[in-house]
Amino acid sequence: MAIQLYDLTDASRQVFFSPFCWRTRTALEHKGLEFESIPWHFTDKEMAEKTGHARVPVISAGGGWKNESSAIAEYLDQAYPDKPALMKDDAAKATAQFVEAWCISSVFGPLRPLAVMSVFKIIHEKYKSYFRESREKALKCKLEEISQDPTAEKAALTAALRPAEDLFGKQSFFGGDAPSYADYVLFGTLMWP
Ligand SMILES: N[C@@H](CCC(=O)N[C@@H](CS)C(=O)NCC(=O)O)C(=O)O
Repeated sequence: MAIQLYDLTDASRQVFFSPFCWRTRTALEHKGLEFESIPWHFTDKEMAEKTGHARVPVISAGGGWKNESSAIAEYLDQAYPDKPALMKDDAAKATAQFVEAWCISSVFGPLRPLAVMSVFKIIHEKYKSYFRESREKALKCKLEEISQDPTAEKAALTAALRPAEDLFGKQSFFGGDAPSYADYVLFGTLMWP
């Protein structure tokens, strides 16, 4: 049976913008596993009632449900050892952890001005007030104030991504000439906007 993946979507159910869900989606593709994407909207209760988790990604796994994108990646390697590894050794695992921490410390911030209003515009009307309230509380400003100076924000993003740009001038992937989970962590992050 295909794995089910709850994935955050927009009003049209055609656009998927969660950086963490993209990590899981590409991890499933890397492993060549059949999966069914189940579009999920912020606060929809059905998923929490069915899976016990309120945040995505969530996948069906071994008769239960798994959440947390990094834990899902580790689970997929353990559960499907005959499929291509996402993290073939401790070095690949450490690289993925480092890229994850770097995305949090240095990449999500400069992406925020590009992403938050874009997401707000495309989500279903029903969830806009939740999105506005939760994000304005977390960011301590109005959604409309998140982007103040697009030119400076673009420059900050370019600077934040420079270490990766320099590396990818020399090699194709974080681990050399083949993709691993670290690449999907950065790719997913960049899919947010
Ligand atoms: N650390 C978690 C983060 C999951 C997360 O924050 N997911 C967001 C979507 S990007 C979510 O479900 N948000 C629901 C909400 O904001 O109510 C992971 O890596 O899976």
